[in-house]
Amino acid sequence: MIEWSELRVNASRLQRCLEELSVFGRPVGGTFADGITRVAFSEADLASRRYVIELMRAARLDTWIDAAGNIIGHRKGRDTASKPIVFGSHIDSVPCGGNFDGQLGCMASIELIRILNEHDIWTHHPLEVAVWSNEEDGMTGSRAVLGELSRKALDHTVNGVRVADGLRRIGGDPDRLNEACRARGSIESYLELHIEQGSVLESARVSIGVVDGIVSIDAYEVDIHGFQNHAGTTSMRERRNALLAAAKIIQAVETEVTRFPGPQVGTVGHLDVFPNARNVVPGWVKHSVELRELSEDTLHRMGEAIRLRVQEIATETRTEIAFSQIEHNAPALAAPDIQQHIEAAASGLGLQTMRLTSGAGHDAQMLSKLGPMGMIFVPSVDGISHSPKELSTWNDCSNGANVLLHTVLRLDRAR
Ligand code: HGY
Ligand code: MN
Ligand code: MN
Repeated sequence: MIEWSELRVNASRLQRCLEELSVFGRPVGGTFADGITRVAFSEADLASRRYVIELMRAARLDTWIDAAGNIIGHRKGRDTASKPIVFGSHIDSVPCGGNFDGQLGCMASIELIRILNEHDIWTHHPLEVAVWSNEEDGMTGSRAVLGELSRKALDHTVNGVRVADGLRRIGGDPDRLNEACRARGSIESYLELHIEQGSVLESARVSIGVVDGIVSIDAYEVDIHGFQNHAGTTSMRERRNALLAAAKIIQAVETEVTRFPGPQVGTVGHLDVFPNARNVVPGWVKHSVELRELSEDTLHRMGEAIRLRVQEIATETRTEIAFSQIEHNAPALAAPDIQQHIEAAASGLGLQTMRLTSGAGHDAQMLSKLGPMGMIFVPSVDGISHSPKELSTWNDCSNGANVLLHTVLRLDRAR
């Protein structure tokens, strides 16, 4: 029998699964290089979920969809009384996204199970692969597991679909979310392998990132009511242009976020403009504001500064503006001992590591409230993500998967 330290994932099978998965949501006539649009609850999301469920069942995982639409695959442990070691990620994407964000973590998690099966290795702890629902627009699945999915979040629309309806569409049940809830302390640990989505590892020429923490994220919805009117006959003085107000808010976000030095970021990435026609003064605009920073205090202060500017802009433009916070994601710290296990696993595989903070949000942020959490990052070529150009080398992907495998085995022995 093979020594566990000799175990390696099957790199070509991992690559094949990522390539097969990338078919779901690919632009018509496109190739792998064209990336995917697989927003949560879409046909592409449904098809990719069916593919993943097949893979999980073929890996002999006891697989089900919980009420929050998460796909969970359970492998029993030798010690039936012990808590599960959970690992996974997500397979939904942003519009025009890439083939690696979330998907690497899911495919590597399933590959890990296959390797254990092939070597007939049974861990003390049960193992669970989790594919969380709608990570990209609200972390619906992982948030629901904590019991923190609000009514407002269920009413939020993702690409035109209400989250509550979307959950039904993917096999969940928004009326029975309590069944998906897990108690604090009910998991042994949570691990997530993910692409870095930035350029820190690549610049440092280090193949494995050990996440020390994940930033806090606040999301706001801005609803601007002006007055829709004719673009030729309404004088500039008479206008109550909702899009002009939005433009000023976009500038205010930039100004407030860059007012003092630091890594904080702010983005207006989504706008709905009504009626969105060349010859009509826009009457109504709805747009997002998203702020990220490790310190919740700084984040809150930036939000309040922008709120004040929004009030002034409403007066300046004679519009009515509602500025409402729709999401708060607390920062999350990785457990120190899990960071050390990841480092030991990487070192055993001859891979160099460095610690870094994640500016991207992850389901791990939610899961860190259920038990100790750790994240493994692999380099992103040119630091690009949330783009079809998102890329990580196959070698880095399999390195990350091997570190995940060895970290799980170390945690299983240590705890
Ligand atoms: O938005 C994020 O940071 C993540 O990729 N969902
Ligand atoms: Mn993402
Ligand atoms: Mn992701």
